[in-house]
Amino acid sequence: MNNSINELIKKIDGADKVYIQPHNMPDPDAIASSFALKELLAKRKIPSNIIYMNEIERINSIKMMEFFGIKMEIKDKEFTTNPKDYIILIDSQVGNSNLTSIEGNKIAVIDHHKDLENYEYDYKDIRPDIGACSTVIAQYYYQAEIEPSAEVATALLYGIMNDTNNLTRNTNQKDLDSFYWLYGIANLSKIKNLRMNEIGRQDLNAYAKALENYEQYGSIGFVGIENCNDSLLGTISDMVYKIEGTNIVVSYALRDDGIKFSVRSGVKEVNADDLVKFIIDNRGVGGGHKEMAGGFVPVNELDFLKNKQLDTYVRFRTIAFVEKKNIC
Ligand SMILES: [Mn+2]
Repeated sequence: MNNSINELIKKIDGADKVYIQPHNMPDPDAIASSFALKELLAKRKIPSNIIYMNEIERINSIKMMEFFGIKMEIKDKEFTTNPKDYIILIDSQVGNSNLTSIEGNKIAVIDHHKDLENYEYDYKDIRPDIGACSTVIAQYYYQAEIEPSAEVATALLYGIMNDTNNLTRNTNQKDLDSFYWLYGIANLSKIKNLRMNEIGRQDLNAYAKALENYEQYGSIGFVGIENCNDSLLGTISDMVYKIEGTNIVVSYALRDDGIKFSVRSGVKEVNADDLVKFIIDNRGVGGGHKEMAGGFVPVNELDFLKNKQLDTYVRFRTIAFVEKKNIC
């Protein structure tokens, strides 16, 4: 596996245009790793643009772009690139449900999700054992002996904090090493400020509803909520995951376009990625990591719910899955 900035540059050198594309609706880890890679390429005289799909909703993602002057362009469906343009996928892969494919040569991938092994990239660096994509990019700097700017270091540090849930989720030694290194360079008052802007005022009602609807069966917590955007549902899962006695969380939101799921698991035997796939049962798309995953069932696949309540269905599937593991 290639894993250095020099290897990547060898593959993209001479391109007319280089785009860096994180997953849709980028979160702090996706934003930080895109930004840090763009800055690193710029140091090697390779200009690039960060492009993404779907409006960013998370308030801390928006604040990040503001604090660090990160320039990212949102692209709509009409956006066209030249087929010859190079695209570096970051914190995502071809085939992810949360990645809109844009025309261009998908030459490289840098990710920390499970390897989907469904595409031939010229440059591939997928490390599922790493907690944050920000760590992978921090390692590129470290290996090349290039010190990141304070902005880049701060963004990467915050990316690691987010994806590892403050070094408690899927955290690898490399995450810790990068955290320690970046900590010495980063602007900690900016980190503090970001942490103080993690809940958007417009989302307070959704949080209140989530807590009101929260139900616990054994160590499984369920939250059913209406009309909630993807990133907010994930944040709600993280919130209820902290409730005493909850080891597994299944949050779901019924929306006009379908049902969105968000899963957390702190139980070794229950893989969040497998659980969300089991709940969805081939009706939509879903996946993620061992401890966190998400999924979506589109509205045209909802026929199976005709005589069933969504709440009952979700509880039934989840409990069936967990019981199979003999840990309930
Ligand atoms: Mn990530």
